[in-house]
Amino acid sequence: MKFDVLTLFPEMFDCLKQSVIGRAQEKEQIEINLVNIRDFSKDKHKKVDDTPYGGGAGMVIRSDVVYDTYQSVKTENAKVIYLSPQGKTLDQRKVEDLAKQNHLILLCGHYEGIDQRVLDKIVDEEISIGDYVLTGGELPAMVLIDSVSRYIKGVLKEDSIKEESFSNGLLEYPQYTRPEIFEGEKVPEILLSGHHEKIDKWRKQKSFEITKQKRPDLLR
Ligand code: 4GX
Repeated sequence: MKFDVLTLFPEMFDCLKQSVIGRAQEKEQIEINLVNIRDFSKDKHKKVDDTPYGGGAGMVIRSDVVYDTYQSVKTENAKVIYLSPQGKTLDQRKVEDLAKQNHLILLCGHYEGIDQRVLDKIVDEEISIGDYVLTGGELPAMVLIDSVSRYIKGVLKEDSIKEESFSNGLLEYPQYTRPEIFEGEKVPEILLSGHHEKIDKWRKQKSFEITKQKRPDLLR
């Protein structure tokens, strides 16, 4: 999977060098290419935005600069995603769906919006990560990259995906490790029994109970 990220703040993406996503890049299972929109300004001061037509507060990113940035990375089969609170909310089903693509172009606005004309021309899909307002599309782009990359072959251990939250529509069962007694609390006896069938059954029951208690909306 290749991700091209169009942003005014490429350094914000440094955290993707860590942990699972960092290793996935080293192993070339995913590629994250950061493209600075400012590099496509034709202005001697590297200006990328201007005041909105019709007046009002803030600045708007120019359509021509964003279009040139897009032209530098687009391919035949690329899907362009604009991160914005106006998009459809990202969920695990959408994440799995996006993981089937092989080239995603993520467009991040910051502070201000982007001229509507270039959005109309290049954006295939508008996605939100939730109903709250952020200062830019960079964190949402990172959330999307992280959640989608987990579904790319080799990024996670084979089993981890099958056992986790949402893969069966339920939340995860509780986990325990040593010590066997912590502050007087024993590990549930069944987990020490070695009886794998009974353990599976217990975990499924726990998953169901926890989902019913914490997120009953997921059962409907
Ligand atoms: N899920 N934001 C986009 C730029 C912007 C400003 C004005 C349109 C109009 C967000 C979210 C989010 C903040 C990213 C505003 N776009 N993105 N940014 N929640 O809050 O995706």
